[in-house]
Amino acid sequence: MFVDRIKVFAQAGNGGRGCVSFRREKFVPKGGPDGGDGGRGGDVVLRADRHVDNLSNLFYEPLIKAKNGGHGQGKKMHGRSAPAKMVKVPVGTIVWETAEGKRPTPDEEGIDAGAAPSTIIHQPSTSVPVIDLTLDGQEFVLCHGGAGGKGNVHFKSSRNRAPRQYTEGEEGEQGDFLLELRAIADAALVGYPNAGKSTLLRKISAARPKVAAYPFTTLHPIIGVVEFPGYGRATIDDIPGLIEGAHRGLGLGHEFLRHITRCQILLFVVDVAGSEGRNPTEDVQKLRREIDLYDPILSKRTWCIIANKMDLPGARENLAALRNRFPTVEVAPLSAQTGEGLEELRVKLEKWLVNASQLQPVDYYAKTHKTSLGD
Ligand SMILES: Nc1nc2c(ncn2[C@@H]2O[C@H](COP(=O)(O)OP(=O)(O)OP(=O)(O)O)[C@@H](O)[C@H]2O)c(=O)[nH]1
Ligand SMILES: [Mg+2]
Repeated sequence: MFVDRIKVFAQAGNGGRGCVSFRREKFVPKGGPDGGDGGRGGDVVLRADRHVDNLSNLFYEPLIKAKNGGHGQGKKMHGRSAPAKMVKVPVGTIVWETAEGKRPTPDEEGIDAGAAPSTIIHQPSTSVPVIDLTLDGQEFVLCHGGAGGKGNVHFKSSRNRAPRQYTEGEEGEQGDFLLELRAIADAALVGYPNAGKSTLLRKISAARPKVAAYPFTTLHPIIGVVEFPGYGRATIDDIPGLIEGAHRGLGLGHEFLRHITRCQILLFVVDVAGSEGRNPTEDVQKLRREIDLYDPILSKRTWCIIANKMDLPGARENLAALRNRFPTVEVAPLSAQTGEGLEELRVKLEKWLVNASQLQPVDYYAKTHKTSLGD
C-alpha cells in the first residue's frame, strides 16, 4: 500500500509523580525527607529515513504514543525516564498542524486548556509547516514529554522539616497532525496515460515501474536514479498519468501533482506519434493547463518536452509541428521502446539540470495554500 498523506494523533509521555518518603533507618531517628523525583515522559520523535518510501506504517498506527515516566521513589530515587517513541518517515515528509492543533499542557494555574487550541488554529492558506524533513537522518521532536514531578526532598526547610508536598509530573504534549509526503526528485515525468513514462524510467534507471498498454498502469509515484557521466546522478519521479479535467477529479485527479512540487524540471512526455488519436501539440497544451490549474508556480518552472514513440509512423511530422509551436522549448525525440535517442536524452538532461540549478532553488513550501486539511 502506498500512503502519502495521513492524519495522526501524537501524544508524548507524561512525567512521573514525585515521591513523599522519609528516611527510616536503624539508629537514624526521624531521618529527613527522601522522596525522589519522577522521570521524564518520552518524546514523540519523527526521523526521516531514506529506506522508508511512504507513510503506510502510520496507516496502521495513527495514534503515536510515547511511554510515561516512572514515579519517584524513596531513598531519593528518581523515576525512570521513558524512551522516545521514534517514528520513521520518508525523506520529503512535511508535517502540518491540523485545525485542532497541538494542545499545550494544561498547567497548574488552571489555564483553560479547552480554549487554547482555538488560538493556534492555522488556516491552511496561511499555514507554515511545523517541519519539513528533507534530509536523511533528520530528526524532529513532534511532542515533548512532560517533565517529572518533584519529590518531597525539595520542600524541606528549617520550618518544615517533614514536608508532605510533592508535585505531579507534567503532561506530555499532544496534538493532531497531518503528514504529507512530497517526493524530492530533480525532474518529474508528466504526461497522459500510456505516453510511455514508465517505459522510459525503466530504460534510463534501475527503477521498475509497471508497464502495460492500458491507462493508469502507474498508481503511485516511483523515483528512479539516472546516472550521468559528468553530473553524477539525478533522481526522476514517474507520476501517474494526467488527463484533461484532472483538476475536476477525472482520472486519478490532481492527487499526485503534489509530488512534482519539489522537482526542478518538469519533463512533459508525449506520444508524438499520436497513436491513441490525440494530437501531441494539444497534449502538451492541455497538460500545461492542468499543471497551471493545480498551481501557477508549477507552470513557471523550467520545462522540456520528451517526444516519445518516435518509432511509430507519423511521429516525424508531428515532431516538426511540435517544434514549430514551441520554438523556445527544448525537445528530446526518442523511442523508449527501441532505445533510440536515450543516450542523447541523458546528455540533454544533464545540461538542463545544471542550467535549472543555476536558477532559483525550488520553493519547498510552494503550494501550501492548496493544502486542504479538512478531510
Ligand atoms: N511503439 C512504442 N510503444 C511504446 C513506447 N514507449 C512505451 N510504449 C508502450 O506504451 C504503453 C504504455 O507504456 P507505459 O510506460 O506503461 O506508459 P505510462 O505513461 O507509464 O502510462 P501510465 O502509467 O498509465 O500513466 C506500453 O504498452 C508500452 O510498451 C515507444 O517508444 N514506442
Ligand atoms: Mg506508468
